[in-house]
Amino acid sequence: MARGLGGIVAAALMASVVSAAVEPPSTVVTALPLATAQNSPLLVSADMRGGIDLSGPWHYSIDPFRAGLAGFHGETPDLGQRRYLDIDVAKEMASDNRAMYEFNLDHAPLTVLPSSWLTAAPEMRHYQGLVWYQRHFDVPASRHGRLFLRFGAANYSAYVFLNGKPVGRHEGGFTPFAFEVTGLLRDGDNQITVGVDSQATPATVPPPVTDWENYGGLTRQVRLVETPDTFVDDAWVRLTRDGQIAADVHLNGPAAAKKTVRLRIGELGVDIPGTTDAQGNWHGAIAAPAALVRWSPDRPKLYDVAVDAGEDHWKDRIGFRTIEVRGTDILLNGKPIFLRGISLHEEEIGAAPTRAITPASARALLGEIKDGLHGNYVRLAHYPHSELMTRTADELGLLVWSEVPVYWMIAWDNPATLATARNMLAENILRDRNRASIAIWSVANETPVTDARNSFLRTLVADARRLDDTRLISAALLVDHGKGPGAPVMTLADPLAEAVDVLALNTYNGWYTADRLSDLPATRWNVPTDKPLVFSEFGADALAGFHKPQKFSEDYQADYYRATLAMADKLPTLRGMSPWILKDFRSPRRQNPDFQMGWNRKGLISETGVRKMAFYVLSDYYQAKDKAAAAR
Ligand code: GCB
Repeated sequence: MARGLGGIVAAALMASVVSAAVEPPSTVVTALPLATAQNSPLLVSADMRGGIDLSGPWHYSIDPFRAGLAGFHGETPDLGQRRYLDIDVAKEMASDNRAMYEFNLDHAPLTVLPSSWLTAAPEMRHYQGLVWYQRHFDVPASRHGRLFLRFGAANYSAYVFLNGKPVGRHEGGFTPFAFEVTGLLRDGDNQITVGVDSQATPATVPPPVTDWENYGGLTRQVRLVETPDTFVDDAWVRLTRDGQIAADVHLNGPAAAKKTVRLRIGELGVDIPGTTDAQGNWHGAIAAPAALVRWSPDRPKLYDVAVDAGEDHWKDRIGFRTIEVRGTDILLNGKPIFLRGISLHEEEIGAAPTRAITPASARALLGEIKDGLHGNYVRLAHYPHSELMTRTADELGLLVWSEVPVYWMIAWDNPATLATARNMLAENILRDRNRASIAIWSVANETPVTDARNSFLRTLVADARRLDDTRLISAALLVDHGKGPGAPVMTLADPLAEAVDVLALNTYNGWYTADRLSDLPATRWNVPTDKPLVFSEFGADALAGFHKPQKFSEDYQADYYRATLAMADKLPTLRGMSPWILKDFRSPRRQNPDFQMGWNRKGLISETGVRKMAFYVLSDYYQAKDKAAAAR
């Protein structure tokens, strides 16, 4: 079905999505329609709608050979293996001694969702594969309208059943999806069963080799969301670069066509009526009122915005600002800004993170950037983070770089992989187009230049531009390291540079290279000088509390930051940075037993939040930059 501006475009983009990259052959799987940005409800701003939160205890059970999805010849599994059956297994077996089930999810151990199963029990710590989750919940008989199961994220593939019936499946570990279940719900008790498979393959996005923990599970909220029969499925309200408040609305439901809609921003006196077209779409715009306070990190003003459409009253809290590039400058609300940032994985502070972000953990992480580092920007690496993170960034006043996990080595030639990446990008952009904090959509990180890769990434860049013409597009690129006499010579030889608005480079000279720190400030940079440049990464590992004149010490990390910042100061087109990284994060590839123990130690704070020396080096640098900008 066609949608609002984004939806229509998404539909065109996604028309080619036919199959998931990971797909067991059995009919159990093929009975489940694949949810994409094109064919399933978007429920934009679903977190602002009422419904039933399914957070809390769920039973879980591993299924390493995927017996619940396919038999040993790939066929539909026997009854005794179908995990999603709507039966009382114990009762069936007690009442008929021929009955044979090799599972009983109602008697399986409990875990509290949202969370990753990696922290559910010690023996789950390194499990990658399929896990079945199940719980019961009550639905009142008095319900009316439509009901949707809405998943904040399921990492990586999800297979959803309700009361024993197939509902749908989804691929991609970091973006939301929803299924309508109005006709499947019963009055009173209902049973939801979800198979979540964390297994990455060469065809998935990301592929198996990364530098972060693969937290399998239902890591974000699952909710039963209620709407009227006809409801606002997509609404995108923003300030355009030419000073208009513009809205695109798409209604879903039997009365979507020719329906009266109304955009209201009470505090600004905005009240625009309109009528949807035959497809349920409406576009409206007015000149921004003079009283509009533009959102910025210094003043993160948000407005209550409403779209009324018959019985449905869609609402959100939205900030209005423009972000654009002029020559080598990045302009926020028409004024040049330097992005004082840091990178961040979606992992809460603490000794045993499970990637279940709460409002408190989002505030703890982003507050450290805003208040501790004097930052105005965060790179949410390397995949779409929880909507709680982008909402918190809106509230605290942090600009955001948002990216999809097109990371290192992707199956550039595989059409299913491209379809998956395009869907993820669309789901991410459509979820967060109303967030004032989002400044940059990034399509990739450190990918090798080949024709196949260039064409894959150009497709993503074009998609992002079509879905959102109000943000900047970028990708974190690699630079060639050449040896000069003394100082290194860094050359950007990547044709993707032409396609992006902001050049973003990752550089680790003095950490992964044998360059002397004292040589870094004199580094020569051969990069295009017609666009703004940001350092999307630089960093060095340090074990908190370790002080010696060697790598992995706090002292070396602090010296590395001093030298790299001195180098940054010499780059005339540098307009921002997001060093790697705020917090030490779990990474299975980091096994140095003296310093890493499974953690990438490039954090400026340890995993439990202890600040390292380099934290203060960057904090002082950003504070001075902020003061200098304010004085201008
Ligand atoms: C990079 C990657 C990032 C790694 C980091 C590192 O360039 O983009 O994912 O974690 O380097 O620590 O080496």
